[in-house]
Amino acid sequence: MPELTLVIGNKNYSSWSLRPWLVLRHFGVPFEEVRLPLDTREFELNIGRYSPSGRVPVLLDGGLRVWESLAICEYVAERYVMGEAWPGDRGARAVARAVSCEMHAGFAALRGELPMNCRGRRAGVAPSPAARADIDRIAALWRECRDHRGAPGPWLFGEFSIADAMFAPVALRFDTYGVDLPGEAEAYVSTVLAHPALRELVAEGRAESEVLEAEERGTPARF
Ligand SMILES: N[C@@H](CCC(=O)N[C@@H](CS)C(=O)NCC(=O)O)C(=O)O
Repeated sequence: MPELTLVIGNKNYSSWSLRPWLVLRHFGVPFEEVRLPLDTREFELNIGRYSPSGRVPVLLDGGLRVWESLAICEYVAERYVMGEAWPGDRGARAVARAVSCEMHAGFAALRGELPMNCRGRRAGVAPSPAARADIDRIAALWRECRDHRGAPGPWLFGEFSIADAMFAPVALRFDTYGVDLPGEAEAYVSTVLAHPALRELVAEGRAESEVLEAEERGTPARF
């Protein structure tokens, strides 16, 4: 029996749930999953049993409840991954934490206009100037992370770290809405999309039946 339980929302839509889910899966930490679909009576009735904030994700470890996606990732790194979930170099680690906090706290225009939706590509969703500024900042920040790379590898800091999990839903959004990116950012998006655990989550998200109209933008597309 895994000692950890991660309470998440829909795999198709809940970008905050995806982040700690991917960290647990990438580092092979066993956990049980409880899925509470967003915007449902089931969520409303049950979330209070698990989450002090009334939101997902939340991690249950015995009597301890950890909410907030980044705090969950930090807890998993410290308790179960023996420091491997952040870059080994102190400077790179500081930058990885800075970009993870920037993601956690920011990019509201991008998050509001281009919601995570794994179900397929969508056309006709043009980013506003504010969302375009978020996209450009993210591309610049990804480039800066790569300058701090201590190890070879395609991830932001060479090897996969929590910073990659924090940006994984952004990579999914860029793919869904066909966002124009510089070549190196496009290559990084492909790296993220090829992650085996992420592919599994996307497949499971696509198989979910719930449709949240507020999260559906544009029209089905091929590009
Ligand atoms: N800052 C939180 C955000 C959590 C969040 O907004 N979760 C959404 C789902 S992605 C949620 O629980 N929404 C349900 C609600 O607010 O009622 C985190 O990083 O975990």
